[in-house]
Amino acid sequence: MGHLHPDLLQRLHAAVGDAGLVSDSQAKAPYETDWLKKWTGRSSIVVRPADTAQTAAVMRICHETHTPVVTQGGNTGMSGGATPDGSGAQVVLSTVRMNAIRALDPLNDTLTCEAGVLLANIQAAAQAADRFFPLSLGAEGSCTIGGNLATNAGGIAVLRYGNTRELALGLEVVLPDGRVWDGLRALRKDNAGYDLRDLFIGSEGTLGVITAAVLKLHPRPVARATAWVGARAIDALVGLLAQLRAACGERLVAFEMMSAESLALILAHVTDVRPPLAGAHAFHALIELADTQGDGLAALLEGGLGDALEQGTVQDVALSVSGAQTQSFWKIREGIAQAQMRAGKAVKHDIALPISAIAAFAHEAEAALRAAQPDVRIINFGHLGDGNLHYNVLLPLDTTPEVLAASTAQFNRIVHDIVAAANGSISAEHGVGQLRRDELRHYKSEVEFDLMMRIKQSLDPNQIMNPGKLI
Ligand code: FAD
Ligand code: 2HG
Ligand code: ZN
Repeated sequence: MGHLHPDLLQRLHAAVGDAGLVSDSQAKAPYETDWLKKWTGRSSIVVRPADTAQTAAVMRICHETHTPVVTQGGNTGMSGGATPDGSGAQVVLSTVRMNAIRALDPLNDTLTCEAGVLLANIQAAAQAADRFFPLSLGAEGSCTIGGNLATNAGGIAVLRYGNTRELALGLEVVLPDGRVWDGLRALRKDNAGYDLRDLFIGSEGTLGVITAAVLKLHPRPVARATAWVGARAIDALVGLLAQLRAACGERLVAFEMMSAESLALILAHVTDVRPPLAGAHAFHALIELADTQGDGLAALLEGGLGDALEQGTVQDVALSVSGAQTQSFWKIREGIAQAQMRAGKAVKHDIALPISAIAAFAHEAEAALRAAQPDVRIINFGHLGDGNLHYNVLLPLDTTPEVLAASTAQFNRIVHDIVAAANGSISAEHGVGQLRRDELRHYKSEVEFDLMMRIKQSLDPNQIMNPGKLI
C-alpha cells in the first residue's frame, strides 16, 4: 500500500461507520476496474458516505491528511476518470448510497435529487409525475446523475434538449476542504456573480464532489415516429439532417449515425438483432421524432424521408410500424459499445465538429489512417445530430499492450490533428479522464490551459481531487 496517514482509516470509520467502508480486497475490486476493463488500480479504501454531511466529513479528513480522492458514481465512464491509480494510496469515494430523490416540483418543472441516483430512476420519477427528463444514454440503467453532471454527459437527445449542463439548474458540492457549497437553486435566471455551477459541471471530480442537483424537467412526449435509413455516403446524411431539421423543427429528437462496418460489428456480436434494411449501404441513420401532441408525426417523417428518397439523398428507408420495431432499432444502436468490447480493442475518439465539417473530416481521416495502416478497421458512428462522432479504430483482441500504446499514439495524432484544424474538440461527451489527459495538454492553448490550472489550484490547493485525471 502507498503512503497512508496513520489515522486515516480510523478517522474515516468514525465519519461513516461500518456501512460506509469497504476494505476487503475482493469487495473493493469492482471499484478498482472500469466498465471497459481498460484501467485497473488499487484503492486504500472505498468510502460510501450516506449523505452530504458524511461526504463533507470525509473530505475534511482527506484534506487534513493530504489524501487523494477519486469520486465514483456508476463507474460506467469511458475515459478512466473514476479508476484509482496503482499506488494504493487513493481513496475511492462512491456516491451509490446517496440515492434519494428529495423533491419534485411540478409547477416549477424541477426535480431535486442526490448525486448517486441512477439516471433511469430519475427518468422514471419524472414519468410518474407525467413529466420528462430527456437525458438518455446506453448506460442509463447503471450511471448516476452525479457522473452525468461530472462528465457533462451527452447521449442521444442532445440535438433537441442539450447536454447534461443544459438540464441542470442548481448543484450542491462538497469542496476539497470539506466545506459545502449550497447552490441548490431552482432558478432559470440567476446572474448573481460568477457561474460556479457551470465550473463544476464537466470537472470530472477534479474540483469537488457533487452531492445533489436540481434538474430541469420537460413536458412528456406522447408520440414518436422512428425510422432507419441507408445512404451511400456520410455527406448525404449530413444533408438529410439539415432537411429534417427544417421540416420537423423541435420535433427532431435523435439523429444517430453508423457506418456499414459498425453495423456489421453489431450484427456479429450482439444477440437478437437483425439488419433493418435488406440491401447494403455505406452509412445508416436512426432517426426519431417526438411530440407532446399525438397527431401527424409519422406522416411528417414519412413525407421528409419520401422526399429524400426521391431526390436520391437516401437509398432505402424503414419506418417503424410498432413499438417492438422501434425497440429493435434502438437495440442495434445501443449494442455498439458492447460489440466493440467483444470484437477487439478500440482506440476511442470522442470528437465534436461543426456539423458542416463532418463529411470532410470523415474523408480526410479515413485517407490519413489508411495511409498509415492500410488494413485499419474504422468504427465510425455517433450522434451526428449534434456533431459528435465516436471515430474509433478497432484492433484485434490479442493486440499486445505495446502495440496498443504505439497505435493509440499514432491514431490520436492523425485524428486529433484533423479535428483541431477544423476547430473541433477532442473531448465531446465521455470526459478527458486519464485517456485524453495528455492530448488535452497537447491541444489546449497556453492561455486556456493556464486559466484551467489557476482554477484547479485555487479550488484544490492540496491537489487531492482525482489527481492524474483531466489536467
Ligand atoms: P463514473 O464512471 O463513476 O465517473 C465518471 C467521472 O465523473 C469520473 O471522473 C468521476 O470521478 C466523476 N464523478 C462521478 N460522480 C461524481 C460526483 N458525484 N461528483 C464529482 N465527480 C464525479 N456517455 C455519454 O455522454 N453519452 C453516451 O451516449 C454514452 N453511452 C454510453 C453507453 C455505454 C454502454 C456505457 C458503458 C457508457 C456510456 N457513456 C456515455 C459513458 C458514461 O455512461 C457517462 O460518462 C456517464 O455520465 C458516467 O456516469 P457514472 O455515474 O457511471 O460516472
Ligand atoms: C455511444 O454513443 C457511447 O454509444 C459509446 O457514447 C461510444 O463506444 C463508444 O465509443
Ligand atoms: Zn456517445
